[in-house]
Amino acid sequence: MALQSASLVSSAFVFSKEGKSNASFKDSSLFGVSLSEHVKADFSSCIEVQALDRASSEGKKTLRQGTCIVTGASSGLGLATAKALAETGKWHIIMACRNFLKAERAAKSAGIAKENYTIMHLDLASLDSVRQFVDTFRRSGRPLDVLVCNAAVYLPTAKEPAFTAEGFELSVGTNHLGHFLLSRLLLEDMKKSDYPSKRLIIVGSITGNTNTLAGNVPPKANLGDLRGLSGGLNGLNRPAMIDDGAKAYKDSKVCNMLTMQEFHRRLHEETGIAFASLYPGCIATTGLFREHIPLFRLLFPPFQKYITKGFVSEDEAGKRLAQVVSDPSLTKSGVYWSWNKHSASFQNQLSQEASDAEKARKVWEISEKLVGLA
Ligand code: NDP
Ligand code: PMR
Repeated sequence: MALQSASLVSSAFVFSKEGKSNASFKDSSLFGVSLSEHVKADFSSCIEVQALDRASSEGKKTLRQGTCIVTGASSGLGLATAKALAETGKWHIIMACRNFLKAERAAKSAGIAKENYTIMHLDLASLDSVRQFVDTFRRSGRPLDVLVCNAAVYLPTAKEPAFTAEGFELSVGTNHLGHFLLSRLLLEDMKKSDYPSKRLIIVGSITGNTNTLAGNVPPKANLGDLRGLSGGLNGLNRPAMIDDGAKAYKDSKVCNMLTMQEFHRRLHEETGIAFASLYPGCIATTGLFREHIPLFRLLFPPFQKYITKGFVSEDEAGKRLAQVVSDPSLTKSGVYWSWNKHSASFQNQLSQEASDAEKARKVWEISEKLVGLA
């Protein structure tokens, strides 16, 4: 069991190894646990690069428009964040999306002004695509001031693991490894930016933190001794997932939160970039749950609204992430932000695993090898 729950990717879709009654995860238990467990616990509009705008009437320096890349900005949190930032007029958003048409439609229907966004193609499930995106961005000539690693997939009902172009299990491959390569490459661009408050944000989640009730809903996140990750997540010598897609997602979020902290330890002092993660609240209406059973999608929003009271609208969540991008009071590096009932931000505590510095170092080193940086 230690091995099973310890390895990131030990046994594909094998249930109940801990003797728990979650064998019915996909069949009958609506929220993924039995009741007893519940109780237990491009260039499309390549416009001029904005230089420092010294044109204010009093002769004061004002900030130039910042450039912020948001991955997965075609729906949910990413789209709402792009909208919130664009509305301020202070940001040009690079919407880094795998589906250009969907992103264009989403931007239009959200009412984002044309001059405030550019869509560039990025498929995080392909490392070649990540590298191509970085090239495309560089050719745009824009500076890079803030990077938001937001895109994610969640595959709770998958019966077999799916894989990225390089053969990594899809959830960890997309949510963690794709973003890991992207942020490592783009760090060079951020270093060159003259923007006074540069930030690199990796979206985390409560469900990856076992110090919370939500994080104790099985299957729990657990990277174990990292042999799953170091085995390459390829499903050849070792099965590619543990338990099911839900665990793979939560594990990917732990990798996201550990990566943010390792960035902070290695690079904050040298670069001045603020590295941050966050839990924006439970945005129960987004596309993240598109693979879940219809009944879950119907009942999850009211469950979060009226029972856990953890629900937050896409608009509100977008404003929260936009704060982490640009609010002058959220400049601290190495922080995992959350919001209280009154929607006030606070520095939240990560679980023991999600704040394990040694594990963060190892995840960094293993990930470097997997994405071809080491
Ligand atoms: P959505 O499904 O609405 O948005 C996810 C985005 O990621 C979509 O734009 C999707 O693109 C994109 N995406 C998926 N795979 C890839 C890929 N291979 N390459 C590029 N883009 C990709 O979900 P959310 O808005 O809810 O999720 C956003 C973030 O918020 C995630 O990091 C999630 O973990 C986090 N989060 C969400 C919570 C919630 O309650 N919803 C709670 C806590 C954290 P496409 O539109 O083409 O599918
Ligand atoms: Mg959860 C305070 C309680 C709380 C909060 C804030 C969340 C957030 N959840 C809570 C409680 C519970 N959830 C309880 C008691 C149960 C058992 C009935 C429960 C179940 C549950 C399921 C089956 N919850 C879920 C699922 C999912 O499939 C979602 C998930 O784990 O995605 C990985 C999910 C979530 N609950 C949350 C949040 C934010 C999610 C979704 C996404 C995420 O973490 O990114």
